[in-house]
Amino acid sequence: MTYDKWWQKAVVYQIYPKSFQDSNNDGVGDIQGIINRLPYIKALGVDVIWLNPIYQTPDIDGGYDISDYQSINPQLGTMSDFESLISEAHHLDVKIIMDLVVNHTSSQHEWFQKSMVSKSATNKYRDYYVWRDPVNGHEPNNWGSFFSGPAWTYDEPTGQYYLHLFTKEQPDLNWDNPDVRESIFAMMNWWADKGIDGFRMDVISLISKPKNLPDAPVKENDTYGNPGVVVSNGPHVHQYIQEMNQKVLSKHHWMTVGETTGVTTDEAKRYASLDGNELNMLFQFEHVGYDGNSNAALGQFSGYKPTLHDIRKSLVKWQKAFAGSAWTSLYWSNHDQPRAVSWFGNKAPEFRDLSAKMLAALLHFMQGTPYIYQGEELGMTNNDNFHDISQYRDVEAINLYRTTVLEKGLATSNDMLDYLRVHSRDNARTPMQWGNQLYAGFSAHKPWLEVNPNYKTINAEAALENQNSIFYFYQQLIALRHKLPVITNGRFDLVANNETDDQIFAYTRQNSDMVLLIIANFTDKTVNRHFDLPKHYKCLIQNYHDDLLDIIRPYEVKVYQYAPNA
Ligand code: ISL
Repeated sequence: MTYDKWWQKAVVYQIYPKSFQDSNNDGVGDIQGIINRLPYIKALGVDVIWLNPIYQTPDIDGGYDISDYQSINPQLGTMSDFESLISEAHHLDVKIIMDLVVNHTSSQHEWFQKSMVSKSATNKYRDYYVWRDPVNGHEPNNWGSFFSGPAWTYDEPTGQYYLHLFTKEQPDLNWDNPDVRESIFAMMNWWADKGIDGFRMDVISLISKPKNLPDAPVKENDTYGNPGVVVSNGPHVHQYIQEMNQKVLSKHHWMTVGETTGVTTDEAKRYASLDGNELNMLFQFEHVGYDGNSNAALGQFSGYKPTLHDIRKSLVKWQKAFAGSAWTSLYWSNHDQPRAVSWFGNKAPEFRDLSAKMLAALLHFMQGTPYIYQGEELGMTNNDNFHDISQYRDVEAINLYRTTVLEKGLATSNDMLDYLRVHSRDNARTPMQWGNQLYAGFSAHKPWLEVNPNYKTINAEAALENQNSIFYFYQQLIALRHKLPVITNGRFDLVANNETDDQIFAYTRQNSDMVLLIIANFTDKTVNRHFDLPKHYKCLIQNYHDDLLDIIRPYEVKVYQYAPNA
């Protein structure tokens, strides 16, 4: 098996443009802000930037409601700014991938506006979306939207419902219509001509709806069925992605990553097979999905933190399942998830730095393409200062609060706020912390979403001045990936008997030249463990200043390198 694709050796940095850097002081990050910060990104050493959506949008869902796929959101800049970003990034040898959001459009998109006009067969845009007659005066089936309420909205003038798995402003496209697919493929090729380097594909596993749209299982306390299980990996999803591959992807030296909710390992291997007839890699959600008994619909946060057993079981399962046949993405966080150090690590002042580095090393030595979500390289945390619903901007959080607390009275306001402080997507979307000045150097204007008050100590300026910072630790990890082929092509094995260890996660990577042994303490306690090391070995990287060998301190991580059969 050869591992010679550029994206197999790459590290990706994810930018949420509204929250990265504001260059014109209107409180919203923008494309020029990203250009200004390219030297910082280059200094980290990453190969690729993934931009969350920057297209024209009413911005109901953080830009995931696109009203024109071929123009730029004026709040973020102009097409000429975007062209400069591409050329300046390429000049620094950094590639740019964009978000492709084609399960749905905005309801303001021209296609949907035309679709609404009439249900007549002569309106070719009607069939671009999923319209259905009422059934017994009600919605066509029991599906709920992922963002609360029904997944169907009734259109009075034409007497039909349209489907929206997300907000009612995000109608689902009908991928069974060949004209829809051709329009999307043409748009993708148009972006190729702009010089982009690939796409991250939003909820691509949901594009093929099951025939007859059957009802979905209803969870306790829910009014509606959860369409996730019914819609994921629908009947024609692989056919449509293969068609996209033939008509678009195979023509470019791109990197593609599918966001595939609800995939099993077997299904996932079809999307991201090394054969290359669909996508290059995918995001699966198993390891970020452990939230114990929490129930959003009741505003209940269980207090459950994923255990080492949960995390190891999942990560090992995916490493093993994909070995030699498919390629995956490695990530702890993104714009939809809590901050990595708050959720998986320990944000207490004495452990934040150590646990952030431990998590980084644990992930970055695995096989796959690692993603760093903006601010993760600084150890940014959830915002503990969110204490009122008016502080939130995310439609998911606001809708959940409205339906659960205000409309149904299922949860108290305090319970829901406790829940959101842990789980809300706004935790990841607070402005990037560049310095200790007002608004953290993100903007001179009050930002669209509050800055986390810990910016005075947790910020990029402080990190760049401290040789032992999390930033430089990530820089080393990235440089090691570029230098050592074993990180890309080595075989992954858990250390013998490690699967039952409550405190330590230890695995090896090995090829014919080298072995790496990664040892990570997942707890705030010192642990004694003996690992057999050959006579000649070196410690490649660690998050303490010295090595006490069989004594592994709180959140300690260390990586040994030695020769095979030594
Ligand atoms: O449960 C889900 C689907 O089974 C959702 O969690 C879904 O996986 C997730 O919301 C998908 O997120 C992506 O698409 C959304 C957007 O709001 C997110 O920001 C994006 O990452 C709709 O476009």
